[in-house]
Amino acid sequence: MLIEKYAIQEHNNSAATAHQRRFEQLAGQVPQVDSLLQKLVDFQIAIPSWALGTGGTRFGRFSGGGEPRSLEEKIEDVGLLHTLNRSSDAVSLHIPWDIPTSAASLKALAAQFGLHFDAMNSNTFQDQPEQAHSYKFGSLQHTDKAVRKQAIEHNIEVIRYGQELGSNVLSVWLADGSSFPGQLNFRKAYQRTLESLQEIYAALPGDWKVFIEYKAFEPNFYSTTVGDWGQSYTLATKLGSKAYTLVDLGHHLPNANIEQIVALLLNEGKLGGFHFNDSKYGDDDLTTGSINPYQLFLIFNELVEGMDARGMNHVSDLGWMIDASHNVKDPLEDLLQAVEAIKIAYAQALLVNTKALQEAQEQNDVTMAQEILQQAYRTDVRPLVAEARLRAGGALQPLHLFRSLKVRDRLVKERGAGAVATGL
Ligand code: PSV
Ligand code: MN
Ligand code: MN
Repeated sequence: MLIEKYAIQEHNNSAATAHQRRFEQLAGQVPQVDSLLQKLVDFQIAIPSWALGTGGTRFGRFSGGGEPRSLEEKIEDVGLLHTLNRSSDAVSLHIPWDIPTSAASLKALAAQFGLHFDAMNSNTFQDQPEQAHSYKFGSLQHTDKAVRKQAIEHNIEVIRYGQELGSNVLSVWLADGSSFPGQLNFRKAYQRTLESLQEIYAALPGDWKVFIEYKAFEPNFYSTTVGDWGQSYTLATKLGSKAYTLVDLGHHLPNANIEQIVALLLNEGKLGGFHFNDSKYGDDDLTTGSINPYQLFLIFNELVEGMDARGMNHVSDLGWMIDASHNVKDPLEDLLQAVEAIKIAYAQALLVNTKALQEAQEQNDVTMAQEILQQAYRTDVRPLVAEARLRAGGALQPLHLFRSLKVRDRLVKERGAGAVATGL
């Protein structure tokens, strides 16, 4: 299904007067508003292929229908999002859920929508039917060399698919760990994981990066071998300059100070990128910004300050991606909300008066430091985000347009009420 340019134009025309009023009111108070808007236009967030269908829990799955039935339809869905918001110009694939039958034609299809391929994700947390060895007791950490070899080869195969698609990042998330005390020799598990990663690293093309994603718990509930940023950081450091830590916002123990972790990794040159989502308890994978938007803003505040201090490019020097999945919302509507929340947090962080904040910090003026941060956070930046979208050729209100065009109904008609996405 395609959204025609004129539909966006008509929608924008009908919303123009109200938008203009709100935008002008705010623009007058924003220093260098055009350069801020350009940053918002340029900032893109990749969509994971597995977020396009209704997620499930181990208790059930409730599909809304019209979900993508093939990899091609997943690309079309990301294309729909990008047409509406001009902010999601890449898709992230998970192998073997998303094996392309022809990389060249998939690339061509993606290009039609202005999309490219972001990080490639390997999967050694599930057994596949044709696979010789089981990952029940881990993959890269496994006691049996043959299992480790199988997992290493899978990762190298994922790199190959990525090369054909024009990606340049491999994301490795391991479910490896243990469920009971005594099950695992922690030292040996870490060492084996490192050696396996070194073999994968050796196969990494010169212009590629590898991201090591950590996660505190689940599916193992006693220990996770790459369980926190420290474990990921030591692995990434030992691997070399192409290896980085990936921060998934849901992968921390409750109340972790994620913004401080982000600042430190950035300072050490080892922050690779993000999996955005939100959570109240653990790896809930809820819509980004739906539970704790202040934390999201604080993370972006560290990012903007740290990246500017290090002369980094906001768009291309880190990987920006959503990683979410849940049971009750339309996945496409949900992704529109997530991208909007990320752009709002980014815009608020760009509004922070960094110079004044640093002065307050140097003088230990705690009250003023808080005032400066909250001044930016409490600004309703939605007209700025909408204006950036308008300038990029997107819709002023993507979610409203999605509903008024009855996109989901049309997808259900096209693909069927029982169409359920492949993947998790
Ligand atoms: C694991 O919880 C994770 O966050 C990793 O990024 C996986 O690749 C993804 O979820 C798969 O659902
Ligand atoms: Mn993740
Ligand atoms: Mn996760």
